[in-house]
Amino acid sequence: MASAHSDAHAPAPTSAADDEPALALKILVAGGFGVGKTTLVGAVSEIRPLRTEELLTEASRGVDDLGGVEQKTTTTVAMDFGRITIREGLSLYLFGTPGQDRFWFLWDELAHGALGAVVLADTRRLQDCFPSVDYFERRGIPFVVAVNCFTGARQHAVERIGTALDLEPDTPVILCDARERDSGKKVLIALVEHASRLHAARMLA
Ligand SMILES: Nc1nc2c(ncn2[C@@H]2O[C@H](COP(=O)(O)OP(=O)(O)OP(=O)(O)O)[C@@H](O)[C@H]2O)c(=O)[nH]1
Ligand SMILES: [Mg+2]
Repeated sequence: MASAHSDAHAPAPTSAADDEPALALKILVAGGFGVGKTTLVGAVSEIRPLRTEELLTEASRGVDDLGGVEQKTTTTVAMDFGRITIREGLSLYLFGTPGQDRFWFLWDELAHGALGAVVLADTRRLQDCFPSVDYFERRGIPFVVAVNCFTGARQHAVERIGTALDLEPDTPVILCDARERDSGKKVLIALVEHASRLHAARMLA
C-alpha cells in the first residue's frame, strides 16, 4: 500500500545528468574595454550570470578610456559567465572576457576548448576590437563581429566595418543591441552556424 506521503503526481526523481543539455558548447564574448560584453552575457543568460566586476578607480583614469561610456563605474577583472539554451539539447556556455589589456594573461585559459567567439565592436572605437580579431584569427578560432549599436552611434554599413577590420570575406558582421536578449541570441545563433560551417569545411579539407 502506498504511504500517506506518496504523491502520484510528483515528478520522477531527476538525476543531475537529466539537467545537463545533450550538447553544451563554449563561446567567448570578447572585444575592447566597455563595449558591452558583461551587458550581453547578462541579457541573454537564463541563469543568474556570474560577474567579476570591480569599481573603476581614480587610478584607472588615463588607463581605461571611458569615451562614450562615461556612466560606466565598474569593469570585469576575471570573466563573466552565463548560459543560454539555443534549442532543446543545445546550450551555450558563455564566457565574457575582461576588456583591459592588463588581463590578457587570462585569455588562453578562457579560450581553451571554445567553439568560437563573438567580438563585440563599438563603431566609435572600432580599433579597440583589433586585438580580439587578431587573437582569434591567429588561433583559427571561428568568430563573428557584433557591432553594439550604442544610442546615437552612427550605423556604419556592415561591409565597411568588415573592410575597416580587414576581415575574411566570410566572417559575419552583425548589428546588435547588447541589452536585448533576442538581439544577443541572434548573434549567438549566427556564430554557431558560422563555426559549424568552418568546422565542416576543415573536416572535409
Ligand atoms: N546605450 C547603450 N549602452 C550600453 C549598451 N551596451 C552596454 N551599454 C552600457 O555601456 C557600459 C559598458 O558595458 P559593460 O557591459 O560593462 O562593458 P564590458 O565590455 O563588459 O566592459 P569591461 O568588462 O570593463 O571591458 C555600461 O554602462 C552599459 O550599461 C548599448 O547597447 N547601448
Ligand atoms: Mg565586462
